[in-house]
This record gives sequence, structure tokens and C-alpha cells, in this order.
Amino acid sequence: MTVEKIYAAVLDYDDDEVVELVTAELAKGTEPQVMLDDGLVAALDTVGEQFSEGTLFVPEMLMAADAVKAGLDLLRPILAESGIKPIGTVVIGTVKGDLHDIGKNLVSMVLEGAGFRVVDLGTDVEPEKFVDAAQENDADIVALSALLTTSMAAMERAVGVVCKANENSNLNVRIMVGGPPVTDDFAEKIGADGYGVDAPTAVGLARGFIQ
Ligand code: B12
Repeated sequence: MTVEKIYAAVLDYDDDEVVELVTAELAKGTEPQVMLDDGLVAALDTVGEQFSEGTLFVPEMLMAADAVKAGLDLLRPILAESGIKPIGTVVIGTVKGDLHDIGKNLVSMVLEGAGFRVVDLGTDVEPEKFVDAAQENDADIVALSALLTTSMAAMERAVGVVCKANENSNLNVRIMVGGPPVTDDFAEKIGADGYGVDAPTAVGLARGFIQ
């Protein structure tokens, strides 16, 4: 099955092969979600396990991430397709000190597909930048991503800064957080309004905030 080949191509760090296979699957009408879950993201999970075992290192992790991004670039127009008037604005970014962006990008794409305008601040974002961007873009939601356990403190700081701006300025945003080290309990503890385990959950949360 070709989706398994996509998985294997990421583990071979073969961007061209990923592009070829994803293009072929799209032409066949394969669901992007299947390619994501069973191909691209599954391969990253394997890479993460091999990194933990010490059989693979940062350069390989980076090459695998590049191969996944090549595939995501092809899926982006489909995941972000909506054609409706924006139902709200989300400012999103990966917190200070953290350079991981694949999950955040996926959340952005799916939010766009659900009809939100997304302002993506990238990675390693200072807390104050979330506030500035939310004010400049009249945002409804601030979304924070963290992949490293050590970034959880930065997430807590960022949520604190946004909450303070909510109290002291004309800002009025809801805050959602996500990423593997984050939990419901942690989100509640740091004062976020919601935690999403994955991109579809992020959409559900965002819709709930807008109502
Ligand atoms: C690719 C990768 C990298 C790449 C990142 C490239 C890039 N452009 O993103 C590179 C090589 C740069 C990298 C570097 C490092 N990495 Co790294 N990396 C990974 C890897 C393999 C995949 C991450 C990924 O993209 N997953 C796929 C996406 C789709 O999943 P996701 O991010 O979880 O996102 C989903 C959900 O969490 C959720 N979500 C995410 N964000 C948000 C936000 C909101 C608001 C919501 C609602 C939901 C949500 O929705 C997403 C979609 O469903 C993971 C292992 C793994 N399996 O996760 C390790 C991993 C995260 N890395 C790890 C480490 C240790 C590092 C380094 C410290 C290594 C080093 N010694 O230098 C550095 C840190 C650099 C830094 N300062 O950030 C550890 C973290 C351990 C920990 N608990 O702290 C992991 C878990 C590997 C491991 N098994 O040890 N890494």
C-alpha cells in the first residue's frame, strides 16, 4: 500500500519520493488524514522512538522533519481550503525556546480549513509577541504549542502574560494550548481556557470559544 511507502520514504529522508507518493495518492483520492496519520506522522513517531533509544540523532530527526514538511506542503491547500468568510482570528505560535513547528503548522492548516483566519508567529515566540499580534489583528484566540518538557515553563509564562493583558488592556482573547507534554490539568493550572490533544480538537475548542 502506498501510504506505507510514504512512511518508509520519510524514514529514508527522501523528500522527492514523499512528494511523488503523496501526489499520486491525492490523484487517487486517498484521504489526506490517512496520509497524515499512517504515513507522515506515524514516521515521525518512529523517529522519536529511535531518538529516545539513541539509534538516531538530531540531524536525522531534522531530515525526517523536512521530508514530512514536503508532504505537508502538498496537503496544505486541501486542509486549509474553506472559502467561507473568516469566523474568527487565531494567533498561533510555538513558545519561547522551542523550535518544533510541524504540529503547530498542522493545527494552523486545519483551523484555516475550518474557516478561521490564522496569524502564525512561527517558533521560539516571546510571550509579549502573542499579545502584540493579538492586539494588532484583533484576535479572538491565542494558541500556544510546546513539544519539549522544558518549554512548559515558557508556556506558563506566555499564558500569564496574555492573561494579564486580558485584564489590563482592551485585549479579550481565549487561550488554548497543546503539544505532547501538555495535559488538561496543566492547561488548567496555568490559566489556559482549553487544551487540545490534536488538530481536530483545536478546531472544536476554537469553535466553542467563538460562540
Ligand atoms: C521532528 C522533531 C524535531 C525537529 C523539529 C523540526 C520541526 N521543524 O518541527 C528538530 C530536529 C529540530 C528537533 C529538535 C529537538 N528535539 Co525534537 N522531535 C522531533 C519529533 C521526531 C517529531 C515532532 C513532530 O513534529 N511530531 C508530529 C506532530 C504532528 O505532532 P505534535 O507536534 O505532537 O502535534 C500534534 C499535537 O501535539 C497537537 N498540538 C501541537 N501543538 C498544538 C497547539 C495547540 C494550541 C493545540 C490545541 C494542539 C497542538 O496537534 C498536533 C497535530 O495533531 C519528536 C518525537 C515525536 N514523536 O513527537 C521529537 C521530540 C519532540 N524532540 C525532542 C528533543 C529532546 C529535541 C531536542 C532537545 C534534541 C537535541 N538534543 O537537540 C531538540 C530541541 C530543539 C528546540 N529548541 O526546540 C524530544 C522531546 C522530549 C521532551 N519530552 O522534552 C522528542 C519527544 C524526541 C524524544 N523521543 O526524545 N526535533
